[in-house]
Amino acid sequence: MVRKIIHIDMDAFYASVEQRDNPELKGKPVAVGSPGTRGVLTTASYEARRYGVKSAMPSKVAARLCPDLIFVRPRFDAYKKVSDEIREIFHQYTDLVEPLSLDEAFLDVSENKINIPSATIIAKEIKQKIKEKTHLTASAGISMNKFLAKIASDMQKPDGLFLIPPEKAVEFVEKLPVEKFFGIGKVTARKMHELGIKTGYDLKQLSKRELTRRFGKVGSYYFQIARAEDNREVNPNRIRKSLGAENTFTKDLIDMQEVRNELENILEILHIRLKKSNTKGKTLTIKVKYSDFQQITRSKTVDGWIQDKSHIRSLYEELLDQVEIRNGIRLLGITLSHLNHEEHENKEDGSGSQLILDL
Ligand code: TTP
Ligand code: MG
Repeated sequence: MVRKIIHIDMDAFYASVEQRDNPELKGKPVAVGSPGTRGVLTTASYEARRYGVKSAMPSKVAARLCPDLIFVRPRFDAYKKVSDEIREIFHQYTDLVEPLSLDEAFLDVSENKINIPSATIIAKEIKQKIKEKTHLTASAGISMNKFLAKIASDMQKPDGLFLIPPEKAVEFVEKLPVEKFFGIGKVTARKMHELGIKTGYDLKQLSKRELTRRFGKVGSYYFQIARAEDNREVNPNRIRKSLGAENTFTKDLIDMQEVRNELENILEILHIRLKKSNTKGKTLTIKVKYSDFQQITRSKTVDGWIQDKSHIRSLYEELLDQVEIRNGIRLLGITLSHLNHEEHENKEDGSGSQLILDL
């Protein structure tokens, strides 16, 4: 049986909530994050994106790109409230809801509570209800699996609705540039470009063996998605075991000062995620991937809870003593595990899933 999957993703989520709640911000370039020199943006309004301002960008860079940019501090309570409201709407249609973050979820509506056979009609209704309830817009992607639905929701943002029908799926993926693939980050896309792989069609020319040789474990996933295949189920009860943030660099890091600077940026994002989900943990792990793709991890477990920025910083500083630069570092990550709520809990972000995505 062919599944009917919807992916819903709120548009410029934090920034839209801020514009909704403060009319002075409407129509203006808004960034959510602290303006300080160490600050990193969580997101930006569509007005700001026209200047090239985007998520995870250092505030300093954003201010340079867009001198009129208005910085707003995040209000996680407000985002959580909207998140709860949209989840309630999703559950009017199905309980097979898998949130990926506060503003984003997969729904399997193959069978649904109101017996509407058309996933497109359901997606339209959901968008409408979200607008009525929250005064915010969402974009919807509809297709036969998670991979395609996720890409589809991005096709017509903002306020979009995009369907990839099963019979068009293979052709759609063949034409899709690799940088648009869900699961292929910036750095991997660049590597593919260097190999002459520009589209799904190009990707399909590589054997599974060749893909795993070049890209590691995730290569077999690439093999599948190049064929528009993805059998992963919508899983409403994922247990979060760890929460982390990581980044792959366009240029390998070759000295400790660079490593410290990048860890500070990653810490900023991790800290936001921890606050967003009220998470703390007992074990801190740093991950280092070298230019030759060799990877090491170093961990430390403490008696109390790890949550504060300064605590995390002092722990990774300690772990850095066991890290060498070797020929250069291509990726750094910080993860917390042994969390305070390892019972059933929906993930608030993509971390720790089968796929590690670039920031
Ligand atoms: P996204 O859905 O990735 O982005 P968005 O909703 O702001 O914009 P889009 O219209 O393109 O979907 O993320 C949802 C929220 O999560 C975002 O508003 C802020 C937060 N976030 C971070 O805190 N850090 C990040 O690096 C990213 C990508 C998002
Ligand atoms: Mg969004």
